[in-house]
Amino acid sequence: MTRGVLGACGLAVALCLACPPIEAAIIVQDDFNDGYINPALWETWTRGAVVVDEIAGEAYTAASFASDTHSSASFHSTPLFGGDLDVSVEFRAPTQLSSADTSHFGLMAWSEGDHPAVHRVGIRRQRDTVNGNRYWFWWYDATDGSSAFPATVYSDDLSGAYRITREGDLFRCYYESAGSWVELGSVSHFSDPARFVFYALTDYSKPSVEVYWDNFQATADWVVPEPATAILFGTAAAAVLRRKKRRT
Ligand SMILES: [Ca+2]
Repeated sequence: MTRGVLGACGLAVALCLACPPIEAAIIVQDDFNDGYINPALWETWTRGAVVVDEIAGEAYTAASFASDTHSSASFHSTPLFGGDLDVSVEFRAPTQLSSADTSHFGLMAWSEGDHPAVHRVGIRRQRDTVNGNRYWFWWYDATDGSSAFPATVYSDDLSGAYRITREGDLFRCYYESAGSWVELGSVSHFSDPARFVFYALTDYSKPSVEVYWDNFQATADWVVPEPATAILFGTAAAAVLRRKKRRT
């Protein structure tokens, strides 16, 4: 990142903190085509035996059993996304999750703060011994420590996409099926600024899980720090960050 870009980010932060949410929405995209994990958009969080990388035009996460704990490999968005949100990412798993498996990979919205004391809403692929691979919709309430996994649907797809939207405090989670978004569940939860996280995780002695990710896109009312338009995440030909009229 250049000094000029850093300066622009700082100015953008100052402007965002001084003003109410702007009327235009902001789109941030990463096609992961530049061969490195751009720190302006991502932090990588790792625990245990994991790999996090950007390989041949895709983000890559892999987690293997290690010791007596879980292993997790994740991309956490560096910026906070505020207001109404619409975030999606594509995934590709080279192999199915194994049986007897609580390994999973997913996308979640994560309220500002450190794990585990943060609200979370997510959608993920997981396998159970009875029903096989499923999409799971879930959330965690950091206020009272409660969690819920109210909606699942069977799927053996090796590739697909996740999407999380928020209007006010109402989250909706979607998976892609035959080129269309299918809503899996919704919940009224937090309206705080959110980071977005996509990850692969394996618990204790469960099998390994590896996932390739592509074409992350986030639309938000505002983003802090707001990346300068000169920053390209990946090498998409189109402008990777632009403003547009609100759709509502
Ligand atoms: Ca790509």
